[in-house]
Amino acid sequence: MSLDVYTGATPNGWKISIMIEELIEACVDLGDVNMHHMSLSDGNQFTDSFTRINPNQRIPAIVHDGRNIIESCAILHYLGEIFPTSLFPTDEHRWDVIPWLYWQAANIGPIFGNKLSYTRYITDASEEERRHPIERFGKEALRLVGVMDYQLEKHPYLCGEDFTVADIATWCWVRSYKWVKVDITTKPRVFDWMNRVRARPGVERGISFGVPKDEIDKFSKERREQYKQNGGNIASNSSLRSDI
Ligand SMILES: N[C@@H](CCC(=O)N[C@@H](CS)C(=O)NCC(=O)O)C(=O)O
Repeated sequence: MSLDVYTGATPNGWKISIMIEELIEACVDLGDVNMHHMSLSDGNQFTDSFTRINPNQRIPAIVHDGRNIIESCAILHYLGEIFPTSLFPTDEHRWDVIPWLYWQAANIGPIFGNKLSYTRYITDASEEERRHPIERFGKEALRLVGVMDYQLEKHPYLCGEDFTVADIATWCWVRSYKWVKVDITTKPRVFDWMNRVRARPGVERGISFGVPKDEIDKFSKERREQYKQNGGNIASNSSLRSDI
């Protein structure tokens, strides 16, 4: 049994390094795990060998016993099902979790991702051109945080009493609220949830993948500059790769 994980130091990437560490915390025997660090700035996602694993040329991806799985939330679902723990219920309660995993993939990820790109990365549009998308994605991001707040009024985690893959997926994006410039401080319940999740040892180890220990919670000025430059190279139209 072998599990190859292709991931990197990004919100979607950390979902999987956290999941691996949470499964280890739950004493699951994962077999041989090989973590492959993917450098997006070096274009590792575009190599022929990685394209054969993920034709979509994005991280994360895994190969488990010869089966390739792409898309971060599908990977969380797969690992949750293959290695049963409270992270992913196997009885009918999985239907408390699966919709929120889809919700993250369809909403939080794209909206926070676009807000981030227009706020920090895109270099080939004027301030005026960026104004409308920043406002639109900013408002929608706040609405989504409001939806989380509604859920968290009922229970400590998004889907109930237990920490699940839906929390992992959502937290990885929402934790970057300062970088994305979405003010979640008006929602104390979301803030408390952020801290509750951050306090987990598996989460702590997962988010240190690809990041120096002393920068887990706050990147250095140099790293912020580096992220900005790499993000700009990836997000701007002039450098978008359209071929595969
Ligand atoms: N929907 C995908 C999104 C994956 C994605 O966009 N990954 C980013 C990093 S967070 C990436 O690989 N970007 C590289 C690029 O755009 O070239 C998922 O959830 O796995």
